[in-house]
Amino acid sequence: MYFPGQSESFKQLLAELRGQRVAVLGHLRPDGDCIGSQVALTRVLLSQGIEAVAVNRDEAPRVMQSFIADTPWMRAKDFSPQGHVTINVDCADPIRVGMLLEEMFPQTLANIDHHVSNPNYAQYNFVEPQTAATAEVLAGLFFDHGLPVDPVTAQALYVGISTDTGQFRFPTTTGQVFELCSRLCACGASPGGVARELFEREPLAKLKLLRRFLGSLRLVYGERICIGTLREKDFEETGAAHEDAEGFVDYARDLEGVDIGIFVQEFENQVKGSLRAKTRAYRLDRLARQFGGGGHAPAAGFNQHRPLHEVCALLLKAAEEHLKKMDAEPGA
Ligand SMILES: [Mn+2]
Repeated sequence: MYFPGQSESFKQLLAELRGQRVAVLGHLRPDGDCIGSQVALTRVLLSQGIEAVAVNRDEAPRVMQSFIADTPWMRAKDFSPQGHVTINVDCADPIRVGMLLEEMFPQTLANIDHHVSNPNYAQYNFVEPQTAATAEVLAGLFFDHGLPVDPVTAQALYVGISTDTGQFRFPTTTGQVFELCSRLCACGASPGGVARELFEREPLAKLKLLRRFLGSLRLVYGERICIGTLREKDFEETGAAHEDAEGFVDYARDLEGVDIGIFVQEFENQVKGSLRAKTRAYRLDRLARQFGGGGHAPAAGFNQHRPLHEVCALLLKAAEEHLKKMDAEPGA
């Protein structure tokens, strides 16, 4: 068994869901793990005769849409919640589903996630902070319980795991990750097909935006922190969408000698910060929390209502302090 500690509770949840209508909710600006998990859980519930639909505030990014296939999928603005119970996937906090869905569903029946900051806010909680992805938790639970994983489900779970591990590069990539992916391939997941959809359909506007982002990179604090920024006008002038900047922060983090990579961008009248480290030791979830955000130890983020230059100044100061503290706390 992959998750023996969750087994009883998962069985109880499935029993409780019989005869119910289930909305499987994901977080704002859904990523591969969120979408993959929603697709997979919705399909598996349907296979058990449980009425289920995936619901999001935001649209799925262009490169993710094919993975949804024929899964029931709705935008929150078109959804009427009456008679539904909810399961949140990949949401560290119930507010991650967005205000509209949070108001529709003040109670969360189940919470399936892998964020270390998740406070177990639902009636049933399946939170595994040691796993690489929510999709890994779901894949394990499905195999543990002999639930049917059809090719679309397998592909969706593979998308979730491969994107949240940075294509199997992050320290969260364990033997269990490969074992589960191997089983997903046996159920019809295609790594080559996923890679083609995700990485070989790049719009030119994205490369133009990347050129600007790379031009903005600055190294500070003994070249241990690298920060890059994009303003709303960078998106407008290149014709790129915000989803095209997904993953740019890795260019900052991936530099030799850099411990913390930072990407700060103007987004929907706010300023969005993304923080990445090469190991869990830097506890970026704590740094993000100082700015009202959260996330994982090696990957965290936040939103702020201040101008971009102010956020950058405050953040660099806090990041330096944070690094000093982490250096002084061996093994923290
Ligand atoms: Mn995730």
